[in-house]
Amino acid sequence: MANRSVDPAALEMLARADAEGYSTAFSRAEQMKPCPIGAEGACCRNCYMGPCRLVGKDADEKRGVCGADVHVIAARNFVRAVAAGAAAHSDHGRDLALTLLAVARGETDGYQIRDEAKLRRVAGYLGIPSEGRPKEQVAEEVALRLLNDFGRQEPGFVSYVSRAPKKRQEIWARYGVTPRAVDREVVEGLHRTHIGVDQEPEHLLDHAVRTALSDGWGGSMLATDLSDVLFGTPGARTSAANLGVLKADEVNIVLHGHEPTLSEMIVAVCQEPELQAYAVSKGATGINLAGICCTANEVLMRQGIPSAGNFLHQELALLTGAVDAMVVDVQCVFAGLGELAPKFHTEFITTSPKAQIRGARHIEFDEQHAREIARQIVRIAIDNFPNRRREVHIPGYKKDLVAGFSHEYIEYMLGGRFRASFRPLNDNIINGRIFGAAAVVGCNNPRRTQDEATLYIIKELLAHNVLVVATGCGAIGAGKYGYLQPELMEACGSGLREVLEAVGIPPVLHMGSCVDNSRILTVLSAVVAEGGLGDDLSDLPAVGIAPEWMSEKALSIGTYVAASGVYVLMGSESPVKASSEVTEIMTRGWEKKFGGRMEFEPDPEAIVRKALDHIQAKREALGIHQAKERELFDMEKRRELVV
Ligand code: SF4
Ligand code: MSK
Repeated sequence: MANRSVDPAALEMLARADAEGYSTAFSRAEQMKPCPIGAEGACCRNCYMGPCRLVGKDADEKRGVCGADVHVIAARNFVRAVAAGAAAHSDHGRDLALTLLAVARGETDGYQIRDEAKLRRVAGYLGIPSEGRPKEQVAEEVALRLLNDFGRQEPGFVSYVSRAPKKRQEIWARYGVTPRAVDREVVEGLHRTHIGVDQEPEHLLDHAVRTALSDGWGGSMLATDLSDVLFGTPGARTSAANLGVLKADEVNIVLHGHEPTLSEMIVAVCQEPELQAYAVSKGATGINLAGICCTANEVLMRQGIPSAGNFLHQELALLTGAVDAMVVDVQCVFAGLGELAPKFHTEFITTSPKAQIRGARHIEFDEQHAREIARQIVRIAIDNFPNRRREVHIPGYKKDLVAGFSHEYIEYMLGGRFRASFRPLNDNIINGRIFGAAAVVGCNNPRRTQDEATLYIIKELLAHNVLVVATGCGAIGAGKYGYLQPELMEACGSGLREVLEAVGIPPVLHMGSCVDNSRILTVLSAVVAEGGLGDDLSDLPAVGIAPEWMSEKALSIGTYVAASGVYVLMGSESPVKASSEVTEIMTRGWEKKFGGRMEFEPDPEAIVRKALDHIQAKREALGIHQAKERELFDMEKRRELVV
């Protein structure tokens, strides 16, 4: 029981589930042992002469009915997983581009362009003239240009590839992996892995890279940019995380999934006096919004809406008996919610035209009627408040946090409004106060103790003066234990602490949702452009770590980050373990080609060791590895830190 989670709020709710006989992902994971053949990538189901399982001591000698060996099978499985992950992120991006187009054409009254400066900056990335033109005209051209990045048929590449350092673009061109268009790479990935097409592991993995890059430097990056244009570029905001953010005397609406479009509108309509009064008329003292997963990150970063928890908290939130409606869009939503919700009083509401779940009420969302639909959903939640039929039990755990560190905000924090710049960051990496940087990202996975590896890795890295940024459920995980508070400086090594205190930022920077991993690519590219740390992402003393990943999206992220030149450590057994050849390609092979690699490492201590060794090696290669004398800082020196 104790090894299900290190979060006391989760353990309290799981005790209730066990006592009252409710199944959760935690209990189902205990009952459902993973299939060892599929787990290693040795099972092929790509045609109906199979499925073929290539296992046993002589697995290397075995062949599927079509003649495929275990290396081809593992590579094909990996390509399919990356294609699914890239599709998920990018389809989210497509919907935002369509929303921007609708706004530009005046086809929705619910949304507007909130960050015009960012719109014009995005236009600049795309070479679209914006000066002196009305914002709607610019927005239409931006939306159409980015939509063409999905289905481009003519020669050309995903537009944002040009935002990578020049040397990186040349590497991708040299190996022919520059993504052409998102939909094209995803479709081609499915085509290549159909029986009897691409059957050479390295050739297959090159396509995994191409597809993942269309996500990281395409679908995800444009999703982030257009979310900022439509809903505002995040800046630091205070809020809180964990189940304790739910309120017994208010109507609790939990927003879960990934997209900001409907959730932003729900946040907006909840401010309306009429709906507030309606809640009071039903006996509540107000309306309380909270998030789960990446929808939580979206509304946390922009609106300060608290997070009820990360991925494994979705069922636990319902178990409190206090959730009057759980509103979901896409991705990472458990089918189990459909069975659990009716056992409490919760209205479980699906909203995406792409996603219906048995047991849920479906209220389909469309941008044209966004405000009306949001009001309808909030009214349903309010009407449900008097129906609470179970004892409400909200664990008394939550931590304050600061979130919303978009790349623009980090730049502003470092240099101020008039000379926003990454220079102070580069300087402090070069002088050794900051040893290196790590992105600790990704999911929870009930096959591992919830949050344990994430917390351990973050603590160790901070103690070794590694600056940590976080996204997705890893970021919420960090928030639940106080790591997103500036006050928690004692966790940091002295050099890092001096910098963080001078700048006034928390030890872990919350940079957003899963698609916002693209913000990390943007920061890394800006750090390279700032100078002094090499001329490519692969020169930087930086690592990417997904300690508790579980989704196909995480494989796409890991792949595009590795192919961008960064060392990636994924915290679990390898999904391609059955193939020594595929493992070799993703590690030494990718290192040779792209300067980054992807390793699967279940041991958190080994992850920390490998991450620190890698950072040290990069520092040595840059010639910045000599330890600096410890200096006492007077006011003048402290000012230099931020100059
Ligand atoms: Fe078996 Fe080949 Fe069909 Fe896969 S594609 S199921 S290995 S016959
Ligand atoms: S929500 S993909 S569990 S991070 Fe983005 Fe969390 Fe992983 Fe889903």
